Amino acid sequence: MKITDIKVIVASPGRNFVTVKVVTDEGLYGIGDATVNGREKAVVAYLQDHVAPCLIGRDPGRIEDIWQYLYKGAYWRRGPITMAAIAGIDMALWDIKAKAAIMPLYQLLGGRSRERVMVYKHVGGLDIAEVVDGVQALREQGLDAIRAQVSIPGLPPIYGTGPSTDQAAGGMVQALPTEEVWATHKYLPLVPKLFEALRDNVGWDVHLLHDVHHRLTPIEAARLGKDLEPFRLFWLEDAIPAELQDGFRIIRQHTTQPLAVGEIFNTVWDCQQLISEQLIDYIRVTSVHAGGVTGLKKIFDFASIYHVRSACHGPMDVSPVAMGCNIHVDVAIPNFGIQEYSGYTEATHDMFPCAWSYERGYLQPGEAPGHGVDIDEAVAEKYPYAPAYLPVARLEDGTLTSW
Ligand code: CS2
Ligand code: MG
Repeated sequence: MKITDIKVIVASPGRNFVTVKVVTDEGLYGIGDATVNGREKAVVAYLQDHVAPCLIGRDPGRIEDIWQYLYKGAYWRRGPITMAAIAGIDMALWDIKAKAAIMPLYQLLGGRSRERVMVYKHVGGLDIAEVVDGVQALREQGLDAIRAQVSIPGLPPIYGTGPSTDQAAGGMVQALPTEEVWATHKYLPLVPKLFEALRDNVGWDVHLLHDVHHRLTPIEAARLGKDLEPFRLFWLEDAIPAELQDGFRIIRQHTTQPLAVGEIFNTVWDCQQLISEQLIDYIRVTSVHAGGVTGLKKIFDFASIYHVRSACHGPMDVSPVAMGCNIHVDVAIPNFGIQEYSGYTEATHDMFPCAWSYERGYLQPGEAPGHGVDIDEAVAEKYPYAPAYLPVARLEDGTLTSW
């Protein structure tokens, strides 16, 4: 079998997705996700100008060799753009191999290790009462794990907490970045109150999670971890910026609060220290940003040695294609933890017919050959690329800060 064409499709059924279609001379094709939220066009150019010409005529079955060719061969290794481009190709190649084998992808990854994949969904609100209502509503819909975020009184709603300015996108996504305001001293005392109210109202038979979005310093995160201990959170996510990994040691010295990080990591090298020193409990890499099925599997296998569990990043900007790959990996690996799942717009589902399915808090990969996700190119044409960015954040005095 030979690769004859590589198409890169950009469409915005509610938010932008970059999708790769690898076509072969035997009629089989595979689909991959290469979306980097807010930097989509950079991956498109990387794929069209620098990757596709090198792969035409190659055997699509040599997945590991092509992964190494694109990773080592670029010389400029790692980074979100390179690894998303590799991911797009890698997912498509696994799709082709599993279709050729007439097997669902998880069978090629060693078969099932579990019967279903537990997900968590998000609840945000302008005040604690609104979040409590939202969590109760999701409990009624069958969710066993829920992430809870609340706006800070006296500050405008920020990313992940308030009502979305773009419902279709599920986030505050604008043509140019909006600017938000952050104040740690107002946030820190509020979060324990949120989780106290949640435990009082929804009880202890539910996993509660919280995302800090990299906004704290290590000692601030340590304080928050200690304050949250009575409420037994499933995890505290992205407590500090992920670059300075020694910071996690400071948090660990002060709290038994489980820690999760990794949505912006691209390779095993980004999380090697955190995993091997057991400074985290959940590694949140995802197929599209960590080099596809091949990259994800390498990281999770490494993590399993250190009792670190998986938790694939799965917001709306991780397309249904990457979600499908995540679910196949989730169901196969021994160290699965949880899968983030925000759900998608109807238009997104129309554009990506898929075999995976969601029901009452759990996902299934489906039994279709391949990863089971396709792209309807006619539908994609109806939703052209629309420039969109994540917000930036400033302190109350105007200093730019992490969000
Ligand atoms: C978030 C994401 O899902 C999460 O945990 O942190 O919303 C993240 O901010 C976006 O995926 C960035 O593109
Ligand atoms: Mg997050």
